[in-house]
Amino acid sequence: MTKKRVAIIGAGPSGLAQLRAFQSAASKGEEVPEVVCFEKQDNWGGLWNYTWRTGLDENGEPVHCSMYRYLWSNGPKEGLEFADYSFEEHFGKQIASYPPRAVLFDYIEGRVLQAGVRDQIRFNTAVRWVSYDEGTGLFTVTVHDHTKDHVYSEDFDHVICASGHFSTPNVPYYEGFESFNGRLVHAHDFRDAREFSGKDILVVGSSYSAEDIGSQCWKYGAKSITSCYRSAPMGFNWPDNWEEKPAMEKVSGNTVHFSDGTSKEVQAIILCTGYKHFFNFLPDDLRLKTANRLATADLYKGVAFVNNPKLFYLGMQDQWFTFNMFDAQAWWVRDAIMGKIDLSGVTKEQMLADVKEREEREEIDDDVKYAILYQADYIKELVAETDYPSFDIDGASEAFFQWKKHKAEDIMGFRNNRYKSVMTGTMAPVHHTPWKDALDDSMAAYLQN
Ligand code: FAD
Ligand code: NA0
Repeated sequence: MTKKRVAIIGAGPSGLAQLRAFQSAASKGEEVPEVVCFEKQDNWGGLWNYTWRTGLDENGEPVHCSMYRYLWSNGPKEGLEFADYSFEEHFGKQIASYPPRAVLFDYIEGRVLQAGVRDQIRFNTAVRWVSYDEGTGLFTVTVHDHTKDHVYSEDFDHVICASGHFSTPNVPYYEGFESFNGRLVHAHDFRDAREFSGKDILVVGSSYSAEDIGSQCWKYGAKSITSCYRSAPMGFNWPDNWEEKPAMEKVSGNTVHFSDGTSKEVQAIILCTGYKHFFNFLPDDLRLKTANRLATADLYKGVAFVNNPKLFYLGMQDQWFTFNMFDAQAWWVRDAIMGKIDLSGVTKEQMLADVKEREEREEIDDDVKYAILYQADYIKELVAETDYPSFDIDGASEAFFQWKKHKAEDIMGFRNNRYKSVMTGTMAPVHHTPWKDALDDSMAAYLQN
């Protein structure tokens, strides 16, 4: 029998989790499928692969990166740690709890370097189109290899879409944008907070990007920050030069008008208005259409596409947990592909019922604690069905609860806290410099503890 062939789209944390899952089975002597990962960037790491570029990349592809300079993890690392590769194993010591981007990139990379999966990735190769043939039961994946400037197609038994969903910006229009006399940019294209030092800026939105980009600009010397919300304020105890306003109504010249009748003169507007699930390489019958939520539409067990369960999606949920949730998903998908988890007897109706149950359970309560526990339960459910090392998921949830409390206490100081690893039981050290004073976000500076 010929080996099954599996295509993975994307070598970000989700795609890399999938490569590691197959390699882990192979290292235990199991017969694994042939795996090919297509990655449009020239390196792995997904969003964590920082670039100064915005707009189009060197190949004319949309720049994937939505991360910026000086980005530090917004949640404690103790909530995202891999169960099979701890921070201590990677760095040779326990490190502080909110690592900057470069430190997390290094950690992500460490595990896959050790696993030796890089040669399964075709870099600089953008997936252009995927189709499914009912007759052969195969997917045809068409890609553009930018290194050779060559477009070609190959057939696969399974496709795993791990292309991320925080890269295509959701950009609303407000009256007067076209004549605004300053910098008007979406969070996706925000790179260096120093650009805004000495300026009055507006951040639109009330979620993580608004909070963190506003905080970055504050840290690097913006004159004032105004944030405005559509639904609800962030409500933190902001510094004196940060003001929260209700919805923006329109802009005239450099003046922004809000729904409470007030206005503010600003030199920059940063739209922190979220992202779209966007898959321009998938036809209607294979394309996931979902809101950014914990119970994604049309994914059985959060991963198998109900309209064609040979197609899987990783990491498409809104995220409290990240790396270890992608792992739980990747190990489950691996086992479904290898037949260790049997999907053949699960009907489409049963899959849809599974999705409905998850949606209804998510909608019971909009409390943050409930949401964290909901996603923790999801990870527990998947981990129980595979050989992914089980870990204290309740302990990781506890780190998130503490994180929420620390943010409420001091929004510019929450990153000075520390938490205990549920993988090794070790307490993280306090970082040597308070976050607001730590202007150098390099790995060397961070690891000085
Ligand atoms: P991505 O990281 O987006 O990777 C997807 C990959 O697919 C990319 O490499 C991309 O190039 C590739 N790809 C896309 N389309 C194609 C194509 N057509 N062909 C070939 N390749 C393609 N999470 C945390 O845990 N902690 C944080 O502090 C944190 N900070 C964040 C900050 C920002 C600004 C954003 C936007 C997200 C942040 N996240 C954070 C969440 C983030 O979603 C995850 O950490 C993680 O990067 C998701 O991994 P992924 O592999 O699913 O997607
Ligand atoms: P995100 O904050 O980019 O995080 C993504 C926000 O945009 C909501 O407040 C929403 O309001 C608002 N919005 C949407 N359309 C709008 C419109 N037309 N007018 C006004 N406001 C509008 O996006 P979302 O989806 O959370 O919020 C959209 C991801 O990036 C998260 O996973 C986050 O963890 C990650 N991230 C991490 C970091 C760090 O780690 C930094 C930034 C982002 P409403 O009304 O819908 O509530 C440091």
